[in-house]
Amino acid sequence: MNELLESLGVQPRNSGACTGSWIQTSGPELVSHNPADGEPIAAVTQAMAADYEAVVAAAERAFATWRMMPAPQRGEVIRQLGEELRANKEPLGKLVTMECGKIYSEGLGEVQEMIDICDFAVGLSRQLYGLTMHSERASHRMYEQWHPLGPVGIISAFNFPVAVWAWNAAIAAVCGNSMIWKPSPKTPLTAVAVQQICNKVMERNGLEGLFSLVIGDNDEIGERMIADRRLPLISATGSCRMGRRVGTVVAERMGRSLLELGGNNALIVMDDANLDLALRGVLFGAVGTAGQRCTTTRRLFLQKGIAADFTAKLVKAYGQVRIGDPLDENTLMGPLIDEGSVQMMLDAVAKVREQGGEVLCGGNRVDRPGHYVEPTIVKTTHDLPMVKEETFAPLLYVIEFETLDEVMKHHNDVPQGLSSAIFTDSLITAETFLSHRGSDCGIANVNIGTSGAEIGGAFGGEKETGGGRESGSDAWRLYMRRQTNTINWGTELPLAQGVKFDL
Ligand code: UN1
Repeated sequence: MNELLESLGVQPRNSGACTGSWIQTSGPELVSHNPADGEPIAAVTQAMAADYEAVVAAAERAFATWRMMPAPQRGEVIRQLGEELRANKEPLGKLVTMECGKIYSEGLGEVQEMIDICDFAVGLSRQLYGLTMHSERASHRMYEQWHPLGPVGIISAFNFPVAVWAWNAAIAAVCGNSMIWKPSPKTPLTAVAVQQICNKVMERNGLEGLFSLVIGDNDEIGERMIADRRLPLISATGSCRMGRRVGTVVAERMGRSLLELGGNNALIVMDDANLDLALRGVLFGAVGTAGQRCTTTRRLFLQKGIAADFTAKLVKAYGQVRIGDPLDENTLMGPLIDEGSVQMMLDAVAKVREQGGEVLCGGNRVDRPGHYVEPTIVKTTHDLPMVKEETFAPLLYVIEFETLDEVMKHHNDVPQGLSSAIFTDSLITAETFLSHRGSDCGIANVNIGTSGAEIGGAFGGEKETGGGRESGSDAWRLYMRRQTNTINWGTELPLAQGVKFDL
């Protein structure tokens, strides 16, 4: 383990703030534990207000020079970041697994997601297009261009400790911004490791303060960051409760926020579906990452004709899920992040029982060191109050339905709106699900589960999920400000709308 940490530049005790050079932080010590056995891995001395100030000052300085660099040259720096990540894919993937408990294949997948977004951002650096418009005035030209915003604050969650940072950082960087990263206090070491990789790239290119890190608690750092007028954009991933706070504080100062919050994602299986595919889709969606993705399948709607059989098969499959050490290749489900999460899951199961849900399998903690629980299936109806809530654990509600109209109503009747999926072989059903009277989510899939999106599309959701879009498509626009320019190349000064104003 020590060798792994060393190879990534993670010390037994690390500073909690970096701008390229590490700052001597003096805040309380934060120890990161391996959720698979509860053992400490290494510690971080958290950042305090003064450290934060130093980070923001460096990010402001970096912005002043970085924005002057042509975007394709900024892309070249991100290409190098992608190369460094490729070179470190295995050790970094392993550290992701060790610190947040997702299985190694998913740890590697997470780093791959970082590499993919770097590749995407490199191409994007030559495609930050604006439109040109035809002016209504003679000899006038109108167009729009996109400018960088400034230092961008990135607040990330424990469940994708590095990939979601990369979605934001790679795109924000080619757009000409500098970045300040506040990672989850539950996963500080992966952030330190990624910062070390960034440091190498920055050093090679004579840059300082382009990628900065600040690890600290919410009161000292988080609140300061979201209220900071020097950060025109705050991109935050986490719970709806956290997002409501971020959104409110940022809106109060007329800043921009990009929120990627909770999901309560449903998967619908129709009678005419390919049931083998559907079963695999449900299993990965509900059990993968121990139910700790914002895209995790939390509600499973089964059409009446297949419901009993499908449920039986699913319960059987759940019984075969190999739970254990996430570094072991045979493991399919690792631990939850910490004891608090285990308790939250057990409380949710108790509440579900109280409300009348029937636990078909699981529902308990697993008796071994670390924070393990059994993947759990609850048979219930749509109106059980707990069904409306996101429990960030492998807890799946199975609900039977008869018609597509009925299921669509129930599908959309939750506060969150991130991801959704339907399994069907009917074109009409699939297209109805994707239509304006279908899923109300930011992501809607057919014959694919709710989780595991590619970076090429815009990622995010509606309603209490926060409305933000990250990673692919034209999500880059959120990291830039639009400027409309009108140029008069004639010798008259005509006014728009035909207004006359002559002496
Ligand atoms: C998250 O859980 O915050 O679509 C992000 C997915 C991943 C990203 C999840 N690509 O499941």
